[in-house]
Amino acid sequence: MTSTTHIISDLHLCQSRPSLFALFEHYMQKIAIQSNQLFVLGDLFEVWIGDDCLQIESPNTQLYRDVISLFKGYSDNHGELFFIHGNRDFLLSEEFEKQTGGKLLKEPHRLDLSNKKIALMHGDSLCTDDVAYQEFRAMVRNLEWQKQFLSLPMEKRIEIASGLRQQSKEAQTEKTMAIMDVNQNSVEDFFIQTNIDWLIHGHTHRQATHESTFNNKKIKRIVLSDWGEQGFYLAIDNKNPDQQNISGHYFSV
Ligand code: LP5
Ligand code: MN
Repeated sequence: MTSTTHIISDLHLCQSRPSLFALFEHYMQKIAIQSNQLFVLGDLFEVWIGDDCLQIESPNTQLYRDVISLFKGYSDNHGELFFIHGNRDFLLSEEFEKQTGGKLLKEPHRLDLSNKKIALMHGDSLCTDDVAYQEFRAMVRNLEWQKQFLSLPMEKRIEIASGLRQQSKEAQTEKTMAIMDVNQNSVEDFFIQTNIDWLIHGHTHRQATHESTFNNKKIKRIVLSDWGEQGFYLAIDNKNPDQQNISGHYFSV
């Protein structure tokens, strides 16, 4: 039986920020090994333009290989490994699964632990006030659109991805912080539809535990932190299911 579950998200690993990889390496070698189930809730990478990028030499390839090898060590020797797509790495696919030994899950993913019904997701789908983003999301999550994008040469994909990043940055200067957070009605609708106790997500980078009572039931929405100066993971200890052993941990190297 699974006794300790770890959940991380929003590492935004990229070759230009080696300190993030140093945190990740430390986490995988010294911390994650204390768990036997690991969920990565999206935006593991700053950008992912298709699994076939693993076959070519690019500035990011060595980083990808190193990340994959650390995950493979975990899935071979320590526990189950799961991924959920983020808005930066929704093109992660079968080759990544194969090489890491992990499994890509559809969101929301339902997990029952510690006597709690839990849902896991990246979190961007709840940001429904951000209409421009939701339109963009619907477009790039369309499988036909993705197929066309993946058929383009790698250089063209890199160019499009960096153009999208630029447009996204510019668009965000026009948006309020409230628009870029989850919409409260969407969160409540989600709790009603799924009847879960805890919702765990990332994306907004606004680490917090929001507790409330809803339909006479205590519920929690736990928001993970992104990684920067420090790394962050959520640990759920299932050894004593009668207690709510859930805790967030920051660490540095
Ligand atoms: O990423 P972050 O957290 O800074 O901002 C997000 C939203 N932005 C995005 C876009 C990504 O940053 C860039 C895309 C990554 C590359 C993916 C792989 C390659 C593409 C493959 C396609 C199949 O997700 C941002 C939110 C913010 O979160 C908070 O929630 O606000 O959303 C935006 O800023 C989107 C803009 O509002 C709309 C952008 C319009 C761009 C339209 C281009 C259409 C033409 C595309 C032609 C190729
Ligand atoms: Mn995100």
